[in-house]
Amino acid sequence: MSILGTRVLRTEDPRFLTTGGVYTDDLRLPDTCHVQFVRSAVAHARIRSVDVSAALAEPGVIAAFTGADLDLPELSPPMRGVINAQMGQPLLARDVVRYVGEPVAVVVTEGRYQGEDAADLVDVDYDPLPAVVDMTEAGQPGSAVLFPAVGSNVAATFGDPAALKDDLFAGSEVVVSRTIVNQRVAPAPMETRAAVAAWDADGRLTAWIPNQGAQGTRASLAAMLGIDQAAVRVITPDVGGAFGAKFGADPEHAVVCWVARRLGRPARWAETRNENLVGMTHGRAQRQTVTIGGRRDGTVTAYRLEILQDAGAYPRFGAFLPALTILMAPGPYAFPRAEAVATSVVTNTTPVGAYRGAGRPEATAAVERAIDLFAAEIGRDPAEVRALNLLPPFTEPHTTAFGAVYDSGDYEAALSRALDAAGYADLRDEQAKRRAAADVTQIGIGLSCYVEITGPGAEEGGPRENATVEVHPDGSATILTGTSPHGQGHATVWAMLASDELGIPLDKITVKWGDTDLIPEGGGTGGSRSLQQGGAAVQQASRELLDVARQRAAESLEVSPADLVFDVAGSAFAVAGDPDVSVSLAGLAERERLFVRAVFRTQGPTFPFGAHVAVVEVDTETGKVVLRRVVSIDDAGTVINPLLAEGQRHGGIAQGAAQAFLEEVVYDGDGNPLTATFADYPFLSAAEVPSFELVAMETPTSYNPLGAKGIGEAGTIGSTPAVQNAIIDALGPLGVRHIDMPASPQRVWQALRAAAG
Ligand code: MCN
Repeated sequence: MSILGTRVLRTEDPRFLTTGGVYTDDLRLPDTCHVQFVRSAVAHARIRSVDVSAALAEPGVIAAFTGADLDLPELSPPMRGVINAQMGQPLLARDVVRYVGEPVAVVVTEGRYQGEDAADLVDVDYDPLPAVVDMTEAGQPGSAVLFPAVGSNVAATFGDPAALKDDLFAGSEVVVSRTIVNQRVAPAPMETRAAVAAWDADGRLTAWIPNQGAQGTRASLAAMLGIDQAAVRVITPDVGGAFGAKFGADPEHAVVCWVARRLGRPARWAETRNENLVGMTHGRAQRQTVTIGGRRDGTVTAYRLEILQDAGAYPRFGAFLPALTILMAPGPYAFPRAEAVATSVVTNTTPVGAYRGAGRPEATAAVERAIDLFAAEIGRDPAEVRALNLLPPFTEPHTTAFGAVYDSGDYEAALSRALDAAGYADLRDEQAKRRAAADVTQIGIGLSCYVEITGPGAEEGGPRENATVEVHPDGSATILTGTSPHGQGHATVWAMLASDELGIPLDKITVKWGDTDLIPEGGGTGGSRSLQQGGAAVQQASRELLDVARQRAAESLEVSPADLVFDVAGSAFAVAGDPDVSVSLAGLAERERLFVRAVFRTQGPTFPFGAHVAVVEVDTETGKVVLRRVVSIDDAGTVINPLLAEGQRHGGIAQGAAQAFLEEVVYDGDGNPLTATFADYPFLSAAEVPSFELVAMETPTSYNPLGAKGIGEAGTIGSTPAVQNAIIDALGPLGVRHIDMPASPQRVWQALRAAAG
């Protein structure tokens, strides 16, 4: 019987729960020096001078460097041709600083904590410039600009605002329009950023960096250091969460490597939580104007999404996020007309990057809010309006007006099953009773339907991933993968996939990743691509290994390959009808190395979908929100390990709910971060959320032999609008139509006051 689809316990956990992981900051190389960054304390200023002399006189200080000392190319922005190339970030600021937290200098010390004191003594003379903190202001003509050579703050545009149709909403009986905020949030992984770097006598660099893909990290490091990729080895120790923000390498990583080369000894860096909250890329940060029009019977006839993306001070992946938001703009709906445009601007804030969902949660949040605004305007049940406008079920690929090719979907079933599981009618009854009784605590029911894209990629010939499977003479096996798990459990599932084919027990299979010398190619882990590409590659490599083994077994047993049967339970080939004449995979490996490297190429990205129902209680006197329930359907095609997939859903839903009612990165008007500690950034804990009710649904994809789509980000896509809509739904009769996220007690209270006049 196949173990695929069964709840195999994570094989990673015994080690994490007993001896613990080995993180970058746990590594100890002899003679290592410590790098401490001096970060800008102002949001926008010209640097008159940087004086490190006082720091150099401190005990333990070996060296101090400024931007002028670095003989390195500028960090180039990602995706040339899309994002303005003149907006690159120097690895250490030179003439101008553009956000609080931007690295300006480094102090290098013998001991770890000596650097913190010495860094305080680095004297940076700033000549302040006007700070542009608000993205709307940044986009306005006449605003101060971050890059005078560019002449505006626009980093990228997607679609042409001038081409928006005047008559898009012609014929609509009702049109609702609103500007809503998809606020900036912090990825806040448990493990902050870190690096250890050492150069060997031949001038080759080894860098240990917590990341989401060693190969991509090697590429960005090599580019920043201006050296050949062959001269770089990246090793990925255990990674304590990443959430999209550890893809590639950051300027700090390159600087640590440069310091090690300059001083001729290993260098290390691990940031504090405070540094992490201002220095690691943030996520989301969009201002969206939604316009939705349709008939009073609930049919939506037109939808428009206009996006303003805050890319932060230096455009990175964040500037590109709107492309994904636009791709997914109409979500699972069959809107006859839809259009979307976006502008990404720079502001004097921390750069924005990928954060779990990266562009797709923003699309779902916009359209799901729009549907609710429309439903409220025409006085209809939001569940009905959704059901009326969803695309009908399809098994053949469906191409949207925005060029997305949805592989397979049944959005109506997802919604109706979620509503059934939640007991929607009963919930509405309970709500009606509370409303009638004018209870102080009202309940709100919020919905969201979504479809998202996983495994996106622009590789020629389609997204791909490689895997190597080797069987050893002792009957064990090793898998090398180009993915890079950091909480997703690939060691368990990749072993399940190989075991299922080869009959080698799980505890005899070792999965390795994250060493560019061992695995030179790989796409890493992001965009929930890993199972559908990397897992599929493991299955393919295992199958190809069996083909090789069959040939060898035939030679060794002197029979035709076609006369052999593979006995999975025994992990051996035997002659058909004569089971005693057999040879095991281990036996074959004893004679000659038995391994296969396979590259799996998928037909294209897949489009998981689902529906979430959130139930909240809102105290109408204090504005306090309690999340009572989230019922979710997250259909990721065939599920290979339900335990892991559910774990991903629970984590994602919590993270997404936190965006709806708690988390936000806040700056003051001068660009000073007000949420640079966990005392100020209201990070979600298990205490704020109930256990989520996960309903199973599997609509397989034909794009890979596993039938699997991605699940890693689904929770953050479906839950956020459901929770936000629930909070607003609770307050509908009190006159509240919208509350921006996070719907904190203060915001809820203010909305109630405003509605009450
Ligand atoms: N899975 C499954 N069946 C499916 C789909 C997935 O059994 N149909 C299993 C997979 O085998 C894998 C896990 O679920 O063990 C997630 O697989 P997948 O959806 O392929 O996603 P990735 O492994 O590529 O994970 C990436 C995704 C992203 S993009 C972010 S961001 C994210 C996330 O995963 N960051 C995380 N989950 C995280 N979880 C933790 N603990 N920490 C993070 O930083």
